[in-house]
Amino acid sequence: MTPPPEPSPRPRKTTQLRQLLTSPTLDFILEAHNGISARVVEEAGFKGIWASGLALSAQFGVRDNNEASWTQVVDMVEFMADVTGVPILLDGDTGYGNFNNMRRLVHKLEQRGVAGVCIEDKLFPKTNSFIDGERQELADIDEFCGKIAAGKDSQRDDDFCVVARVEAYIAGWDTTEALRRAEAYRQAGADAILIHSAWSRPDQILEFAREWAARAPLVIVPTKYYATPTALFREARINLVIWANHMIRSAVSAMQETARRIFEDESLIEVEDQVASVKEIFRLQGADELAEAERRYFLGSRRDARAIVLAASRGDGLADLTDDRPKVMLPVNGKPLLHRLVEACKRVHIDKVTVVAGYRAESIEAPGIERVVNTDYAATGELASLECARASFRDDMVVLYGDLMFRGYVLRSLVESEHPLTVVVDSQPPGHETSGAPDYAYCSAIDDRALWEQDVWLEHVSREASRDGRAADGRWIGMLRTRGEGRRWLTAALDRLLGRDDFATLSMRDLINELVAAGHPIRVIYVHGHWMDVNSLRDLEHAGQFTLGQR
Ligand code: SPV
Ligand code: MG
Repeated sequence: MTPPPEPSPRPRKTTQLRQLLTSPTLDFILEAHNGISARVVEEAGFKGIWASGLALSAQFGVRDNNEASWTQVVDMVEFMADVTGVPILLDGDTGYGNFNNMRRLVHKLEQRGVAGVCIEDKLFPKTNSFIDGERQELADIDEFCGKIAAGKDSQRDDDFCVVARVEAYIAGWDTTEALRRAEAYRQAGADAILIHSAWSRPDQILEFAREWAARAPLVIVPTKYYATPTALFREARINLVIWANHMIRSAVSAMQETARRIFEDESLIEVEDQVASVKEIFRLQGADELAEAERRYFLGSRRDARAIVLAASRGDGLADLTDDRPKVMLPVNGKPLLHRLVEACKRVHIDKVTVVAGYRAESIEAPGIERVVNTDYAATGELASLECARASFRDDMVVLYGDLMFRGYVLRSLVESEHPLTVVVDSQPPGHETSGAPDYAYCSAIDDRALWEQDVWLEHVSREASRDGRAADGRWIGMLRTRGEGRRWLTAALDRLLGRDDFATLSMRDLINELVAAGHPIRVIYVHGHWMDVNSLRDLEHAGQFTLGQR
């Protein structure tokens, strides 16, 4: 069987716009005024975008009187062009000056991926056509024709489009004047004519279209004669309809309602379900693409990263709940602790997770994990479990306890550490709720929360809250990271401890202290709360609350 043909690549945006203007079918483009609204317009199915001068001014909070500079406009339109694949027709007002400004405008628009520009035959600085239109002065025809010709002569892409907008009706002139201008602009090189009208009925437009007789593509903006059935535009052989300002207007209505509600309620409860989710914003921003690119380019060195999760113990403080499973498989808000941990690892691009099981090893499961078993879990300690995972050791490795819960940044800052060995220490004094036996950490300096990325090193870990008359600086939370030579130091320390008669009883504390004793620096990252471990029924209750603040 022959494979289906590859979909042909999309034509250039300029070519797409030219097709919209010249095809005999009626097409539609919708206003957008920034990157996210442009994406929304494209996703809705529109084949083009109108970068409206009114809407761009409004989103800056200024008037449609050339108060925003043309470079500010072009900067915003560039954001719009960057995030969309359909052509943008910029409402270029009067071209922001004379023929020379027009040349530079066209040049810059081409550079920034804008497919065409529409200029109107008024005077700079312009005023929106719907504000005292009849009092607005029109441009001199010859001068305007020169501007069109200058724009066309300076374009480098043959398909870039210059649309000439006739404001004769707006300024109170009749069809004869509108036609006279349109014909002059056509002859000057305009690719299409936009005929504008402020009437609530389409009479002017339809009369113009009849007399124009398709001499060049025709574009309309039915903002005022919006009640006209679209079929009439088809019959009149209009090529392109611009829905000119409906994204900014709908955004304003929605924002006004949301602001009013939040202000009145002093709460988000009534609006939360009415507004786009944060997830939806992330989607529109293309967050997934960045995550994928990170995997490809940025985290190349972490491709082989590994988490070793120590999960052999039953969790004696959890009574009957652990009859048939170890504590790491206990659900917190419906999801087992271990699953939460594996997800946290994935979020920092650690996709390979080795879990050392022991008690009820068969009940330990989580998507994508590798399970190794410490069959002698009842009679041995943490280092014996760690030893079971030795085949999984990697240079880039995090060792962590299976019953940990933490905010996302805790693990993220650990994996971002550049040091061969790093641990996380909580400098917050243990609260009453703390159960289990903390691993107190003694460090080279106390946590100075006023400092960013403080240079602190671990000196000792102990079950004792004070040592030689000195209080501990915090608690080691049960996370250790190795990088490069740090992994070799760790393996060598483990080897040395393996030679001891009491190896079966040794804990991670002993390994850390052995590393320190061997002169290996262990970097400390201080946190202030934002984690917990689960040792008791009360912890399990708190864990439910904790998940609400997770990520
Ligand atoms: C715009 O959208 O800025 C326009 C169309 O120029 S109108 O507001 O109808 O003049
Ligand atoms: Mg405008």
